[in-house]
Parts: sequence; C-alpha cells; structure tokens
Amino acid sequence: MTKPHLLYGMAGSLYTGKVRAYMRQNHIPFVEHKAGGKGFSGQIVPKVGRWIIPVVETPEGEVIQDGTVILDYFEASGASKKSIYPKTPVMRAVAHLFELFGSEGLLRPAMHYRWNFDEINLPFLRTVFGDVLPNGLTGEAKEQAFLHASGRMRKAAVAFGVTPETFDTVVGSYADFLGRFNTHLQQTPFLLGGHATIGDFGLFGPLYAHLARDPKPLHLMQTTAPRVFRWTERMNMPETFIDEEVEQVGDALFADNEIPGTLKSLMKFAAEEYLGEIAAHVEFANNWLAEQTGSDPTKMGLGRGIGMTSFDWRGHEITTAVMPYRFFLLQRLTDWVESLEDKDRMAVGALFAETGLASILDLKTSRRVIRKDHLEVWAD
Ligand SMILES: N[C@@H](CCC(=O)N[C@@H](CS)C(=O)NCC(=O)O)C(=O)O
Repeated sequence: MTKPHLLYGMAGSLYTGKVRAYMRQNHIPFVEHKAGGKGFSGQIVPKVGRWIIPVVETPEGEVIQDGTVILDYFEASGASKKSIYPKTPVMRAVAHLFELFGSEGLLRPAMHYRWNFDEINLPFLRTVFGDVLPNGLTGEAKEQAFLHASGRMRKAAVAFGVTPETFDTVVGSYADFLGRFNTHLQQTPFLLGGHATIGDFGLFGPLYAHLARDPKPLHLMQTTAPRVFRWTERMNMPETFIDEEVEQVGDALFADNEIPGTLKSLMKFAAEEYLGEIAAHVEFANNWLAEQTGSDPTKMGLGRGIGMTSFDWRGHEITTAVMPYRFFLLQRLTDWVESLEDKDRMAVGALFAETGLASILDLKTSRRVIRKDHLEVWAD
C-alpha cells in the first residue's frame, strides 16, 4: 500500500482548510496531524525555517509549505481530477483574481468575526487552538499558551485594519459580500461553474475555517447566506452532489463570453473592497525597494510583512501590513494576462474594466517576489 501524504495543520486554520478541501475533492489519501505535536515542531519546523501551517509531507519525505504551492504540486503530479486552472483565457484570469482576493482580501471579516465576539466564540476557540498548542499542557499552562497564541492573532486582526472604528464597516461589507455570493450560487455550484477552481480555493480559506466554523459567523452565514454555507460543505466533499435545479449542471465552467451578471457583481465587490489596498501595498513596496540602497534586497529575510501603509478603505483611513506574499499571488494574475495573445488580453481587459478592476492588471512591484526554501524573497 502506498504511504499517505501527511498534512500538518489545524482545524480552524484558514490556509489549512484550502489544502484539506483540495485533497478531499481529489481523493488523495492523507493523514492530518495537529501542528502542536512534537513531530511538527521537532522535524518539520526546522526544515521549513519558521512555524507556519499548512505543511504537506509527501510519501517520499519532501516537505512543502504554502497552500498555493501545495495545490500546484498536486496539479503537476496529475492528482487533480479536474484542473483547478480554467482552460479559457478570461475564466483563468477571473480564477486568479479570486485566488488573490479570497486568500488575502477577506481577512478583515475573518478576523473580526473570530476575535471580537468572545462571549460567543471563546469557549470554542480554546478547544480549536488545542491543535496548535504543545502536547500535554494542562490547566494554567494551557490557558497561558492559548492567551499567547490568541494574543498574536488579535494583533494580526488590527494589522489587517480591524479596529473599533472599522467594526461596523467590516460587518456591512461582509454582509454585502455574502448577499452577492449567495445570489450567485443560485445558478452554479462553484464560483466559475461546474467544478472548483483556484478561485474557489482562495475564497474557501476565510469563508470556511473562520466564517463557517466559529459560532458567531457560522450562525450569520447559515441564517443569511445558506447557499454559501452549502458551498463550504460542497468544497469539503470527496463525492459529487448533483442538484438539477441549479442552472449550471455538469462539470463545465462558464464560457468566456457568457459571464453571469452575478459573477461580475462579485468582481465589482473585489474592486471596491480590495483594489485600493493592493494598489497602496504595491506603491509602498516600490518605495521601500527604492530605499534599500545599502543592502541587497534579494538577500533580505522578508518575514510576513515589510511595513505598514495607510489608504482609504470605504471612507476610513486604515493602516495595514504590507505582505510580499500578496505580490506573489498578484503576479500569477498579471503573468497570466501578459502571456495571452492580444485579442484574449483585450477580452480580459474589457471584463476587468467593466467591473472596476482594470488597474489591477497594471500593478507591479519593481522586483518580483519568488519563493525560495519555503520563504518569500525578492528576485534579482
Ligand atoms: N501563504 C501561507 C500563509 C499561511 C498562514 O498564514 N498560516 C497561518 C495559519 S492559517 C499561520 O501559520 N500563522 C502562524 C503565524 O503567522 O505565526 C499559505 O498559504 O500557506
């Protein structure tokens, strides 16, 4: 019998959820280990160079970190039943847009609904965080370890722009998003049609691990956006479920020239919610790179963020962490569009212009972000 893959993660982890769902959908046998265990801290963390999940260890002993890199490893190995990369130019660009927006643009509601409703969420979160705490802790030591881990995440929420001044706006914009996605899912089982793409997997991180598991947002999703909740179940299912009442039946994705209005509405939401932020981050990074005169950027450890920058978000000036990983995902969109023939590039450009997203296709950092030894680094 072939050995299974090992997945190191946590039930409540946003990025672990994306990898787990992919492995389930593609019937890839795996064993999930809690990341607080000795196997992870003793053997995996030294190989990866930092404490971060998800990590997959292949049957051959290769260690892979990063949700997107892991999905690409499986796609390249032929494990995918239906590729998560659409074959047509426009759909593939839309898939990359939602890969970026889903992974990185819904962190405000994901963090707000996890960390700002302690009365409802905290008993659940104490248990969930058991997955990442060292084995064997009890009593006060366990509580202290939870307070330490959760304290770091509360700080991360602030670094994504979730502060008392923005709470109401986070709630309002998330309700808007849920409404649009719920309406879209009336006609399609997945974001882009009959099967999951990289766009679904991007959205799934925040929408499942936080927003469809923690008690406060789970109730909100079930009561206000039941089709989105059902989509989170479908994303986690190894079996196919057919509902003939949904207009899009079968595996096919939408045709490039038949983009539903409900999908355009979601693209417009991504523009309103996230375009200002990613543009401000690219500008900050380019200024930051220009200032690095005394040292070689390619040799720098970038960590999770290179600084903080401010911009207008829905009428608030907010300050958020500039994370090079986002440029790595943005490049996947812009590289794809640049690789297209003129007529296809124009078709993508027309859809992005119609939905307020034209300028995202021109956003570029003056150095590319690449991944080396499990870390993000600037390229030469
Ligand atoms: N780009 C990474 C992000 C992974 C990530 O941020 N994981 C979180 C848990 S969901 C984590 O490990 N956080 C620990 C930390 O930052 O200290 C991926 O997609 O794998």
